[in-house]
Amino acid sequence: MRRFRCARFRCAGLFAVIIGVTATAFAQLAPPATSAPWWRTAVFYQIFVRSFADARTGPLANDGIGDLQGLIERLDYLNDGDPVTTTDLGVTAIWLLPINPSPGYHGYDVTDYFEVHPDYGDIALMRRLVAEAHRRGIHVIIDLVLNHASAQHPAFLAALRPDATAEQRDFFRFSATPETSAGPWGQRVWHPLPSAQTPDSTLQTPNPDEPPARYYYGIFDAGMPDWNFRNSAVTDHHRRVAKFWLQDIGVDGFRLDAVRYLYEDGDILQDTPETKRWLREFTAWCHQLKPDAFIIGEVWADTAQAASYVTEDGLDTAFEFDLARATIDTASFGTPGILRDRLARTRDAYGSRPWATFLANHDQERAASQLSSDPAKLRLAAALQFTLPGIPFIYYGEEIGMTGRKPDPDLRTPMQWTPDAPNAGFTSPAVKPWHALNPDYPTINVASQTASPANNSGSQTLNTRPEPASDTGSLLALYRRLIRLRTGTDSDALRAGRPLAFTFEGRGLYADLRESETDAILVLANTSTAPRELTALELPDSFPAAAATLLLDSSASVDHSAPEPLSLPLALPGGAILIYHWEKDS
Ligand SMILES: [Ca+2]
Ligand SMILES: [Ca+2]
Repeated sequence: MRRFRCARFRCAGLFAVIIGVTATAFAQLAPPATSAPWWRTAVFYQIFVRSFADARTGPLANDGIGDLQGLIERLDYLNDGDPVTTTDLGVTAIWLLPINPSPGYHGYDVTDYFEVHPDYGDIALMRRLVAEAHRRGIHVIIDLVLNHASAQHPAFLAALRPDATAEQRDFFRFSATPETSAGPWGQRVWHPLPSAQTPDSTLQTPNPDEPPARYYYGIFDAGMPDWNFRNSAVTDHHRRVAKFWLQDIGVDGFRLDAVRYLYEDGDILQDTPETKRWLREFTAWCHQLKPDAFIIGEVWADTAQAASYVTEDGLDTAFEFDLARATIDTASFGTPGILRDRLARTRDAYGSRPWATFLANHDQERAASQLSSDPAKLRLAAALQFTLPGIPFIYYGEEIGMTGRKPDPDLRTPMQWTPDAPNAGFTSPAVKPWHALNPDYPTINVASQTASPANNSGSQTLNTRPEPASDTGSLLALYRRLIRLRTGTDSDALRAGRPLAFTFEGRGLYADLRESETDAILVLANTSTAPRELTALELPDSFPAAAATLLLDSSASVDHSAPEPLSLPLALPGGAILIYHWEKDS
């Protein structure tokens, strides 16, 4: 008979793994679900509109370029709005990469902040998308590129004209000499003025006492001059932009691009105090316009730096790049300590404030490529992400294991909907898409993972119950279950929660115990490829093993329909994640 070896465990003194986290630093609990803003319980899906779906109908159809109409046509894939069905992914929010007019295919060089890229549609179509998304319970946030504009932006072109006024020049930063030799990653940041606009390649600077300018500042490249945030007119412009999208169009928030680089201070080009102050004021402005607007920043930095932007009056949250790295590494190398240590550090840095989890984004090698498309590792990475505290973001195609390595356009290839040649359902077969499909689309696509148990990880299952005919063992099916676990399960502890001290014994296992005001969960993961056993476990008295219920078993193809007791020794197949749950007495 299986039993807990708690008594022996206390005496043994030699444990393969010991976790003991004091909860004193986390005295402040996340607000209860009833008063929490919508985004605290949301699951986000990141979409590159150009690559998601070409419209089948209307004026934008069948030109090989994804657009807002195509996205509307595919919304039911993301969430059909019917809580009864489980055939949709079930996400409750989408983040659109920049949708403004832009000469670059990626959209981060904006020429008009108040318009929609003509390839994608127009303002009326954007309003329709927001309405159609909201009707299905999907919130919409858009990418806002505050740090820089396109070198083709009318304001920059005006500033380059020989007869530009000092006022016009002051929207950007000009200088007679490069004020810093290189940027944070060794790049050129002061660019010679384009001779096409200025035959003598000099300009009178905004200050008439200064020598003529020969250079302008752009931290990313010459095609994207940085706005001059010391000019209050720039702040006025950006606030008008926020007001337009939040109030006139009705989006639910912003993903703020490259927020580390707003203000420069001499040689210091990132994370200046003025940048953080400006962001606090901008976030307050957005919340004034729309109290539940969600403001998330791209602070591509270490945990401590990213967390410094997420304060009581700062950004709502930030992407946790270090935690993403640790999640991938843990799935890749099977070493649970990487994730355990990183999670502890993340909690220390953020305290009770939330962070956002992800595996990879549009600037990084796709998660599946980082994990060599190993099905067990893909499943483990997904389950680890969704059982971590934090707001989950999924990069489009990640849920089916789409692959992609640099250069950047290859990280952003068209969505693989079907195995059909030559365009995988992204656009009409008769059309040449804006970027070639990844050649792996015949095996990696939505249809294949929906219709059959293909791409099953092959991992062992803990039980032998028959599976419903509608379910499959695909990665996509696992994502559907994980997303519903986050959005449909009334577990605050799963989404946030403060860590509890406990101990366990089990080689190769990762474990996390945490509680909210209403519940507690125990996450158990076998990060190795071999079967492992949990041989001992000592829990706080308030959460006895006998009272736990199994919330998830990632190694089974379906959710358990009957209670599964938490009893030892507990076998975990390679890559399996189990979640046990306790309800607190109300
Ligand atoms: Ca199109
Ligand atoms: Ca800047």
